[in-house]
Amino acid sequence: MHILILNGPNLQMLGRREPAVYGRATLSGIEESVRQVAAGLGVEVTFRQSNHEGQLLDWIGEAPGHFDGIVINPAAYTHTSVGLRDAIAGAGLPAVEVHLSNVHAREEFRQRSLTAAVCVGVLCGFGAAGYEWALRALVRHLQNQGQSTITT
Ligand code: CA2
Repeated sequence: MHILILNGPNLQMLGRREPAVYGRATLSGIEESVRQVAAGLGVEVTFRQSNHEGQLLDWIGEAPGHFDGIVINPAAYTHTSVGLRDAIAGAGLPAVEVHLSNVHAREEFRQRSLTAAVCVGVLCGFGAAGYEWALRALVRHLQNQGQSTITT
């Protein structure tokens, strides 16, 4: 089983600014922890970040046939991108949305997600650990569905 983990705009700054909101973990630290969890679960992960909406759309569009599911922190695009929502829906792969912060306890504009409705579920507010739980949840979901479209 191969899971694509995508990170949206500005998440490369994690750990360097706004630690009160997003914690002290860096994105590479999160990748390392997620890789350890993935190894324990016996799944492969590919971890990517982009500040460019089109790049995220391309990665999602190319995912079918290469990945079984997607964990995504769409960051600011969560609240703005119909394109991202359409890409996730169009890929036809189960996706789990994750946010470090509890977006529902923040500004009103963060309380609306355009992408959540096309995801299997959403995890928010657990900081970096949310990525690990999102991966576990997605893997369990795929196992329950008995679904692997990947042959390699
Ligand atoms: O809580 C999350 O994970 C968010 O997806 C993070 C996004 C924000 O736009 C969403 O509403 C919630 C922001 C990511 C930018 O991360 C930064 C990290 C350090 C310093 C500045 C931004």
